[in-house]
Amino acid sequence: MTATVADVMVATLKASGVRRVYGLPGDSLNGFTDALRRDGEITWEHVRHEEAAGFAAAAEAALTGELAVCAGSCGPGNLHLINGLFDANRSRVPVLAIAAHIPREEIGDGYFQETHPDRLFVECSVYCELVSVPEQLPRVLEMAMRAALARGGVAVVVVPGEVFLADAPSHPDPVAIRATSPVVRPDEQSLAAAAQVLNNASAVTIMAGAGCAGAHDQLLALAGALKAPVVHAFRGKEWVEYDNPYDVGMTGLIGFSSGYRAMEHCDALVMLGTDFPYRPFLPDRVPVVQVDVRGEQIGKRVQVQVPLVGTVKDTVDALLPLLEPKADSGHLHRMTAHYRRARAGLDKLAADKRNASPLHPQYVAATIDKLGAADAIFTVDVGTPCIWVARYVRMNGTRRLIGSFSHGSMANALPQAIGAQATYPGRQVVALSGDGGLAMLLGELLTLRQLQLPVKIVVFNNGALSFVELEMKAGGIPTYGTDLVDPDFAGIARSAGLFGVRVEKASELDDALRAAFTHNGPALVDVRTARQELALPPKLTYEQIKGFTLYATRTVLSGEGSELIELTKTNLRDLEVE
Ligand SMILES: Cc1ncc(C[n+]2csc(CCOP(=O)(O)OP(=O)(O)O)c2C)c(N)n1
Ligand SMILES: [Mg+2]
Repeated sequence: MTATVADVMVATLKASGVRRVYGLPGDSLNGFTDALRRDGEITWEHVRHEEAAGFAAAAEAALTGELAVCAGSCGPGNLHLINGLFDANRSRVPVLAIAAHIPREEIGDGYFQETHPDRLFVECSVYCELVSVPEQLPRVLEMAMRAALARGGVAVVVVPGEVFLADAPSHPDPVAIRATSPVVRPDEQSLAAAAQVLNNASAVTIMAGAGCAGAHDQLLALAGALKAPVVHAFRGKEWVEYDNPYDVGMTGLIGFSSGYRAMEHCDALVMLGTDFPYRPFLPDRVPVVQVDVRGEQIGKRVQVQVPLVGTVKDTVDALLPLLEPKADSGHLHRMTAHYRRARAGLDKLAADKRNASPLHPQYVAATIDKLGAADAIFTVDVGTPCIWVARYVRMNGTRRLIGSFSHGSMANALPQAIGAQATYPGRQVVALSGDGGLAMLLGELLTLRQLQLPVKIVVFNNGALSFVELEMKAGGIPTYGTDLVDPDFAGIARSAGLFGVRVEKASELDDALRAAFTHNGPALVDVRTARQELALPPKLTYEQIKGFTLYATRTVLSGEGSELIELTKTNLRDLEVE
């Protein structure tokens, strides 16, 4: 049999180290899936909703730094990929999406299932092209793969169904297209300017993000020379927080006070590989040195005195010899002392004092931290689970943490766990899910069973879209439209062939988690958590206090005063409230 265009695709992917493709088949994709079947080396990771394929590929790419691949059939099939692809692209991880298309001669006539993927995916990709003739394919595919890897993002190759099946154009052996790690550092003049700013300052703070991956030594050396406390953005947590005597925690909407304080009290700021988006949490009127390998990222959030274009690792290596090590560690000591106090306060909230029922989510997260493997991969749903993970699940340089940190989509944790577990079958993968998030892609429980992925899901089941309720409270809006009438998720898990257990009381949690974590297969622990748990941001603005007062008043006036009593009971733990 003559090789088809799809065979060339499979050969190129294989030569480039691709081991699996996440997706869901369809007529227009048959040429490709059949080529995978005939080849037999790349596995087909069959999900139940294409969005999960996008998230799974994004997680794999985030974990390995290498290209991950997903595929969808024409029209609605690949349209379902879109939210996962937005997440991958915004997290700047290399994902190739193969989007099958309707027959070429029908494009533009409103044909069955017609969409225009080459237009649709432009906004969530760094490269997006339609392959109109078979001869185009080998080169378009290679360009797409290189774009995804070199620019960090999604590349979409749109292929009409019959093109997959066409005879392959004559083509030399496929080349391996892999991730590279170039050395990128700023010019001498910029480095000298940065050194001057930092040498003149007496209270430098570092804000560190995901760009610090692979640069832990450099981060610590820089903080040591500058006697600088290190604040991190959420995506930086896994690279920054561990073994770090300069760590003062997070700032931002889900951060805590010490991170905010360290930004507020600095007289110069160094931003290292971060696109932290919340401007009110960044200091104004202090000189800023910002390091980013993508020059266009610099100065987006705050006015920057000295832009340094380079990787964090290479830039800090080049900058360090120009810095005069600081002798005064007053700023550092004040900030780390504040952090220790803030940390102690947070730890107190996680203590299991009263055999609580429903459970305090802080306690659930702290117990997952305690019982989770030293090399666990955690995925966390957007919603309040992010708050609890940020505060209570500790990183150690080996553990990994994946979320929808830039795109902020719900329902990410389960499909990301699918990608993580498919990539690392031997590692413990724990998804911390919201009840809203889990329900949104609930069908993926079936994927765990079908692909025999031993993912452990812990559901923070608070019966509500709780994060939105927090936002409503801060905005002075009575709670509305956020109730969730949930089923017994543990029962659903069991009927889908998973291990499932429900936890109603704090005293049951340890045993349930241990049983799930040691179970030889997928498992779900459904934990009833308090709905009215407050998570105060580090900086309470006048507007927020006003908003909360307004919420309380309006809630009482609308006859829902019992909600306020529940809120008080949940949050005033040392008081006996009847
Ligand atoms: C796809 C999507 N829809 C809506 C939102 C807005 N949103 C952010 S958090 C959240 C609530 C999540 O609820 P749940 O998963 O139950 O977690 P909880 O906050 O209750 O712990 C919502 C609706 C979003 N981020 N993504
Ligand atoms: Mg919820």
